[in-house]
Amino acid sequence: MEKKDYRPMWKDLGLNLEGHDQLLAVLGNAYKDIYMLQENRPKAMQYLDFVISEAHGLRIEELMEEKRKGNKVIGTFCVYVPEELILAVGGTCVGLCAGAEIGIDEAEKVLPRNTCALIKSFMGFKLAGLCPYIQASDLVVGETTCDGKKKAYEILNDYKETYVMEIPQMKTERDRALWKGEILQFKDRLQEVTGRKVTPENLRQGIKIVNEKRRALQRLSQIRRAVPPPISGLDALLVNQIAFYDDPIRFTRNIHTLCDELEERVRNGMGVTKNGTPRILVSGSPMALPNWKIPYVVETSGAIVVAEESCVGERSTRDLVREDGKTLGEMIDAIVDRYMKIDCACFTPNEERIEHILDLARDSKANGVIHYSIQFCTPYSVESYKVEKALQQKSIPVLKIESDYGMEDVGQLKTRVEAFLEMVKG
Ligand code: BJ8
Repeated sequence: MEKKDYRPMWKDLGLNLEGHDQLLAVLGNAYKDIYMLQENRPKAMQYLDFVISEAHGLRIEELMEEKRKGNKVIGTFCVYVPEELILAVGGTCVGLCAGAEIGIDEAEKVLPRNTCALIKSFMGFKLAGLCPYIQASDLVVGETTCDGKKKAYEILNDYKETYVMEIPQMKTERDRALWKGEILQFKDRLQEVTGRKVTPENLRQGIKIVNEKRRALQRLSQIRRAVPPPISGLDALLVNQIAFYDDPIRFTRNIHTLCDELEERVRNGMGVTKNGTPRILVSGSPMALPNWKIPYVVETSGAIVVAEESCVGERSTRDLVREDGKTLGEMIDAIVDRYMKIDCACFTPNEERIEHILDLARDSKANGVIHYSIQFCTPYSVESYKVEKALQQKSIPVLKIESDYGMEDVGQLKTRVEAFLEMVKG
């Protein structure tokens, strides 16, 4: 089937057409090299291949259709932004492009060079006119997590209005009260933007849809614990990445189809690797689409990634919102409680993250942990010291990697990972 020409839509969105063509060509080639050359992929991954191929096409067309119907698109950069409230007012929540080394020259005109790649990426995507999601967004929501992000949002606001949620840094009762105030204020802002009220009925529905999405991802995460795992870490990461872009109900349905196939594989003892392949847990900074570098390095070095302790992974799917709330107030409280459990390294102290990593290493039967920090990400880089210490105390091998989005260090990373895998095996 001939591919539809989306250029008129991209032009209307104000994208830089020439740069955008180049971006799609680079991404298409990277996807072919990294994803399509994998052996023994589950058939149901074809759905994800399709979503990727249409991420800037059909999905954007769907968003534009929603907008024509009077529904709003809300763009986000962080798992603290409660999708439940966005769905309640008939909105669509989308993650904004932040996972590729793109528009760096533009980004470095407004940001210091030694800024984390994720921040430079979202700024670059916006300034170079390459992210159709931010162009389609009616509201962009930032958050005061790390210093780099919160200061960058002040600059981003000059180019696209950015609403910022204040995230507490600790987890006392006072912090919970602050966070509740933020959630209520965000609800008001959504009501203002959409002209719709959050009611117990529509919020209940929003909670249910997001919980169902998280349940499907939890199911996938459980299945990966099988020996041998029936899906590669690259494919599982892709699923978690697409969770931020796709329609949540359709996505959930398709992930259950994938899980059915994977369970069948497990029943038949079929895996994507041989028995005895080292199993790796990747922990740390989020790997936003299309940042596939770490699982690519690991899985082309003879190991398999069996879990991600990350916001594009367990951190955003582990906890559900309680569904027993009857009044709006009870549901809001349930949302506040659920989001206060997120163990981002921006919090201090953050002991629960260490416990989660140890639990996940055990449950996923990981032979070793790779702690990944995006270069210049202070929260995760600094916290890696405590993570390493806790893992060493449990005699779990750990390798710390800091890297940006460029591919120049892939050879060097492979050498380090291969040496680490020798140790893991031994
Ligand atoms: S809840 S991890 S999605 S903030 S990598 S920009 S922390 S310097 S992304 Fe994150 Fe929300 Fe936390 Fe998750 Fe800063 Fe680090 Fe860059 Fe980061």
